Amino acid sequence: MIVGVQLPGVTGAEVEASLDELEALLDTAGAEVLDRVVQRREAPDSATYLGRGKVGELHDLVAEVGADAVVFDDELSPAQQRTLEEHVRQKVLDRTIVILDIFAQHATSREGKAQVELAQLGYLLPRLRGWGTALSRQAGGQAAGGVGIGGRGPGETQLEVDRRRIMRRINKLKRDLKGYAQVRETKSAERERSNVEVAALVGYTNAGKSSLLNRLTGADVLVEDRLFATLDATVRRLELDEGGRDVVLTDTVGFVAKLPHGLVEAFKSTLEESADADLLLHVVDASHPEAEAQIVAVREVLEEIGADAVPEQIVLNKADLADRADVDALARRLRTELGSEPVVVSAVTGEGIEDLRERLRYRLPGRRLRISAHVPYSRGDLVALVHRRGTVLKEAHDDVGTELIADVDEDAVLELREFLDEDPFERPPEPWESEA
Ligand SMILES: Nc1nc2c(ncn2[C@@H]2O[C@H](COP(=O)(O)OP(=O)(O)OP(=O)(O)O)[C@@H](O)[C@H]2O)c(=O)[nH]1
Ligand SMILES: [Mg+2]
Repeated sequence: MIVGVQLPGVTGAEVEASLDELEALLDTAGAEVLDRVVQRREAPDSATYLGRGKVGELHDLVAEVGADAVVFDDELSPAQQRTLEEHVRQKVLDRTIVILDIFAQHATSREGKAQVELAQLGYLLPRLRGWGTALSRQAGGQAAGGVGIGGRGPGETQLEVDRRRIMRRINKLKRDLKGYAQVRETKSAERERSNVEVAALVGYTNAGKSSLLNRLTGADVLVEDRLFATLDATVRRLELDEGGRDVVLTDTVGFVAKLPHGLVEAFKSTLEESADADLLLHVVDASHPEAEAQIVAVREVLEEIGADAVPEQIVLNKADLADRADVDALARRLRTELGSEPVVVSAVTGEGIEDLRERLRYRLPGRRLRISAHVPYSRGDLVALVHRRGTVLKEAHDDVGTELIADVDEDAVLELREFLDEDPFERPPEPWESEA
């Protein structure tokens, strides 16, 4: 049984869409949803999340359909969870634990596993219960008087032992994760030194990030019609032009609405790699009815991890599935609202992929321009510079100098300026270049 609350300012359709997503998450986690309950409220009840009357109804409904768990589409407080379990008489779960469960199933690297375990323990710690809580509550005044030993029931001791064990484990995981992060930092520092440009694929889960990585680079990353298929970061090199200009593309964990804070915290060091990228390729499932809400949710996480300052290229994927008019309308809205020009692609049919590569060439800081120049023999240094820093496509010699067609960076263009046949800066800008 899944349960949602419709708060003021949220439409019924939005609540249903969020419950659809919870259902997809549960399906991925291996559970089947039998029925759903929605209640309109001014605010969640602090003790029972739903109103008291509704909790009674929920109990009856759960018994009637034979559900063995109730999943709330939000993170419940430990106290709410406990109280609800007492009333519903079945296991009470929330969206967070479902996402944590999927992450735990999918993590394969040591770092990924450690990150998930850290998030799980952070979730578990305040929810540990046993005799201890009940006893200490009963002992109340006595225990508060400092009667340490007498006030402790055996359960409480066990609980404290468990707590301490978990705390030790959390500290160990944090230390391990620091180590992994250092290794990754060293790698990315190496990339920086070698001047490699980095574009990070980011986006909502199931948007097609891994499919695009595969399509662009011939990689072989697992693609699945499941949420959170990718948890471990993958890095692939993509050749951007004949001249050997490379970009490193990274694929990581996707985002989801109401992404548990503990997970963002635990995955921070992985996610933060996006903040160091030169460009974010924000992949959107353009065929999804909630595409725009998903863009907003992704932006929120990007902000939280400090990646909102990185230039962003929106990639409207699954064009083959989407209705063309819808995609056009979405692209128009993005253009006016965000002032950014999306590129429309399909990782499956390959539509728009060339366009995307072109966009990468232009939007990465080390963009190159095609020039045609006539350099006098007295400026052999400039010819050497083009050979050193760019890619020569054609070279010919006549009585006065060297004729060159080449791809070079912007600084080289400026140095060559007086010898260029035409100024590459003066051609009409492409629509997306103006924003750069
Ligand atoms: N029709 C169609 N399906 C696509 C396209 N791109 C991806 N898919 C499908 O969408 C599903 C998800 O694709 P993935 O590449 O795994 O998505 P992802 O963004 O990496 O997802 P996570 O790793 O789970 O966050 C798969 O079933 C893909 O086959 C596309 O352009 N068209
Ligand atoms: Mg993936």
